[in-house]
Amino acid sequence: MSKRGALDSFFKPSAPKKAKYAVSTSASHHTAYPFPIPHLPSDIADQLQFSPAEEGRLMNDQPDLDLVYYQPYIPTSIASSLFEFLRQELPFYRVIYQIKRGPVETTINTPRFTTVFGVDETSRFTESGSLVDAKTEKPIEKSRYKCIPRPLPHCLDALRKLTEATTGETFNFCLVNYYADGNDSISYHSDDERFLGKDPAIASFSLGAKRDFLMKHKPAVPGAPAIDAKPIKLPLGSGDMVLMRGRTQANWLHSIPKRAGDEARKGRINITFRKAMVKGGTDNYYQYNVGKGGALKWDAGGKKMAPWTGDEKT
Ligand SMILES: O=C(O)CCC(=O)C(=O)O
Repeated sequence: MSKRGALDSFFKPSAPKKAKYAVSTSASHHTAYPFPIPHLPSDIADQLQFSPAEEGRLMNDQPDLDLVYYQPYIPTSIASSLFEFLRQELPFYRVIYQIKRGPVETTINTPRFTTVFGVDETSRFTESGSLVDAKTEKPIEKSRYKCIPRPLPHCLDALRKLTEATTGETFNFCLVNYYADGNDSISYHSDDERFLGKDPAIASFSLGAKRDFLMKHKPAVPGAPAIDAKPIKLPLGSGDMVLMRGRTQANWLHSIPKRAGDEARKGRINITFRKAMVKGGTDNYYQYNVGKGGALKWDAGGKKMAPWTGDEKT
């Protein structure tokens, strides 16, 4: 390098960070996406076909528990590049909403980044991305949803298809959480909303940092005999998948608690596939996972989610 060149490069702002995967030239487009979402890079797509990397382990030795734990499901060779790809290429949101308990209104700041794709069983997307009624195949009435549902992009649909083939379940929704560090969390809850129907199956994937997945049985109803169930701690690693099914959601709570330490300084992505049966499920999922704020996109240079301004070349 000439002296001039060396000086130039010394004063030049650092080039945007190179992606740790080969970006595909094809992308999924939809009017409700803030930007196109690239298809999986071919090496990730190829290796993904070797999923599940390990047989699932059945966990049904406690009351009402029916889990299958894949350690891992996604081949180790691609878990880290799939994490980098999804963090970089998906739009995320930091949803703020109000809840009213009696006369008291409280503002909830969701303690993680979220995004969602899909539509419930009453509708389906056509090839062009418009919505038709699942039974009549006619365009849906404008009043059906308060939100604008988004189809699963090709990159997540590939994982949905594999998950359906492995589990024998079907899914129409994909929710994604990004936990930037150990301060991001999800508190104890169960995915037992009525719009999921009875005994819903939920496939839950982990990528990136290892985080504890805690489970505990719901308390017995007053007057009923105590339930002899021990709490569970699954140290979910990158590529792992937990299939929760049967009576699990009706009877168990789960959470990802806040954590300190080195591992918790890294980001983690969680992907869940679910099946919403009625239109209320669609509005609920978009309200709490997209909300009303602007989209965020991973800023590789700044190493954080940043408001999407539309300036970056897509
Ligand atoms: O991040 C996880 O592993 C759990 C996510 C979860 O419980 C949810 O999205 O309902």
